[in-house]
Amino acid sequence: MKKMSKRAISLLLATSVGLTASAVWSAETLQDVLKRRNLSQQDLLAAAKTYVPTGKRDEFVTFSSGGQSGQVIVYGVPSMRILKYLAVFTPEPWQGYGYDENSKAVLEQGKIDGKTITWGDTHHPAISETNGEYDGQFLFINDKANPRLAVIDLRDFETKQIVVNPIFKSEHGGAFVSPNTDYVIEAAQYAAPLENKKFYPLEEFNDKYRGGVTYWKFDRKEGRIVPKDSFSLELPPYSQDLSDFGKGPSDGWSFTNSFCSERYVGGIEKGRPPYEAGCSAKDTDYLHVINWKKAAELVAAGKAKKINGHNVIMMDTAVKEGILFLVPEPKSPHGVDVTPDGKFMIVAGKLDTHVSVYSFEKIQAAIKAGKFESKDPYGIPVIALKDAVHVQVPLGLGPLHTQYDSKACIAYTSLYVDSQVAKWNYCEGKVLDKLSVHYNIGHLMSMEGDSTKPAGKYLVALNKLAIDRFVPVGPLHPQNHQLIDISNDKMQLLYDMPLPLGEPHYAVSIAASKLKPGVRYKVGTDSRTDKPHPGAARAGEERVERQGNKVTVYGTLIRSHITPETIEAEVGDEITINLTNLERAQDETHGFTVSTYNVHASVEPGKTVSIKFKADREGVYPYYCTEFCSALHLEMQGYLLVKPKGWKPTKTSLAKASYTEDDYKATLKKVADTQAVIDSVVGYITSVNYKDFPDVVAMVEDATDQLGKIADAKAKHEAAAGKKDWEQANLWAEQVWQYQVKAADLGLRAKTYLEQNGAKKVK
Ligand code: RUQ
Ligand code: CUA
Repeated sequence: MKKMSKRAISLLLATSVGLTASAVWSAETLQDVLKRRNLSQQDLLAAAKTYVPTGKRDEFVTFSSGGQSGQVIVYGVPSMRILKYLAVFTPEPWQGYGYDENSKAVLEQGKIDGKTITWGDTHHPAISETNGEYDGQFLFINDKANPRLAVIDLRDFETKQIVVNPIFKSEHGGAFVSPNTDYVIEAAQYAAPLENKKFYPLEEFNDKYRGGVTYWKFDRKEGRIVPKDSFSLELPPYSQDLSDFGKGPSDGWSFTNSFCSERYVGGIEKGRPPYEAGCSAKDTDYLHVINWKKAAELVAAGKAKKINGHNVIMMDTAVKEGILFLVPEPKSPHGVDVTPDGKFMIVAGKLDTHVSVYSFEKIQAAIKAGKFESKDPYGIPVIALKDAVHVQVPLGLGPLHTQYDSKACIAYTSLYVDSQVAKWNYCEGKVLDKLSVHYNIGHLMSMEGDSTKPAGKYLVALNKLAIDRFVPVGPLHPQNHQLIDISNDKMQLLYDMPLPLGEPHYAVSIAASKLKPGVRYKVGTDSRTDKPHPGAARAGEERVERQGNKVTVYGTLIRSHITPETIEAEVGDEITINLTNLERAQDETHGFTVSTYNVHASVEPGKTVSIKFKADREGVYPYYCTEFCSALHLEMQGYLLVKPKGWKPTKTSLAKASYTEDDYKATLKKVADTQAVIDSVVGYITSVNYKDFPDVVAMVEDATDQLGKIADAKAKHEAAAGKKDWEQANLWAEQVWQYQVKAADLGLRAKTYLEQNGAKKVK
């Protein structure tokens, strides 16, 4: 045998080892993977229940509060994949929120006493309802720190409005919607004088400090809250907590729980026992029961008082008119949740092991019979607990919030201290199952769980602590949302999802099929007002106007150029740049920024956005598109030239590159080859029923636009070639090719889409 060289042997060895290894790899079985990754059958089952294969979509969409981020987090269930952060109370650079003029105008609505507030403590999101069912049109969320409420339109997932509560200093008990979303409720937490900027010492707490609930009137057609048609109820200085609207038999009524009805004010620094001792001393606090429909009638009849220009029904009026009642609730209660059928209200006391199920029927009977056990210090009638309660069920330590299943009478309650979820039957008062979560659960949320028709299937535990669940990332841990399968008798924990954007207090989930957001705006739309933007420009209308020291640019964005590509200004000019994205194709967003001027816009197809700044320093400032939108994205650029006052040019022509006739011919050949590709793609598209696919029609329109520009560029390169100006001839021919490339790119995308979505041949 011939002796093999050392090198040959090692090569052979490497090849055969490589082959064996890859053969084993590709043949790895499920069992092998389970072993290698140390997974159990139970893990495998959980994975199968949550995994959403590539290209497939989630069944539900969750809107979670983003806590201190002042935003909303959107994720899919069961995959728990994050889809978006919605900018609400806080500037958000990617979306240009707070960096362009149109979104700044929304943030400005949230000014309090003339001050801009750029953060929020979002707690409770609510999806708009029609007849008590989620309709997927609007989302509301409150800011606890600064008493504000925001309206998000789910047609484009953008914040459209922020309203400031005119009489509160904090706001925890919102947002919750009435069954047809004609009102959105908000309750104060920390009592304070209702008049703005009024000082009263804590010694006058009982007389001068007040709580309350606000009913914001929502105009569904306009998609906006109407402050002048909204009203509030003055309430005692008990810390009003969460609220809920009645539905079905209890429609027309709302419920707000409270804590610290002791009206204790702390003072640990003066040697007084702290709030926590004084605020939990009594065995019961109060559930507020309010006839809000009648309250609205009283306001219409002029029985409200104006405080800070806002309609407020004072307590004595509410008592006299019989629209406000109290029921004791044990002990340090947190939250009230009306059952899907509207017959019961469930309240849990953090310091009581029970949850109390109140019967709306019993409460009404007591009210009708005038059967009250006492009055509170403000003269509000108090219904005895025993006359209002249907059943009290011992669930465990630290019960907080309750959510409902699609199966009748089944509820889930979070147990903060026990770190558990209890599944129980509220009709019969029976505990059915318990599951440990990690750790210290606050809210919990079932699919469509606040509606009259909960969808069951999944439950999310919003845990306050994550402790040891994730790879450590420093002392500040992510939050932990845990997904639980509730489709069987026994709950099964499926997935831990770290949320690193603030403490998400509450979340709501809706069937994904109910959401129908658009993919483009009508060209020239201001997305924050939903109206035509005065700065909009169509193709060919681009211009720069100057009036005194005000320079206004009417520009456009389309793959892959910004028009204009140079903006000239003088130091001290005030510059407004309006930009319209002329694209129609899905996901063709362009971004825009100017170096060092702290401006940014995200311009989705059809949208017009303005940015504004003062050119306060002479210099050269590049601007560019910030979204990687196309192969020539990096070339989507321009210069803002800020000249010193009175500057005069000394050079009048730009540097030239040396192009030859051969360069020009090579470009023409490239153009001809590309045209052949386009022709074949067009041939395919027109051979099928592409008109049945609106997304494809949009792409075809965009491609036709691009091709439509070729004639002009072609005339220019031919004219230049006639004059043997090979630089201009070559560059205009290159521009023809650019239009072709973009058209071809769109065409190929359309072709793939048609092939994957079952397009049919037409004759
Ligand atoms: S809260 S953990 Cu702001 Cu809803 Cu209860
Ligand atoms: Cu437009 Cu990048």
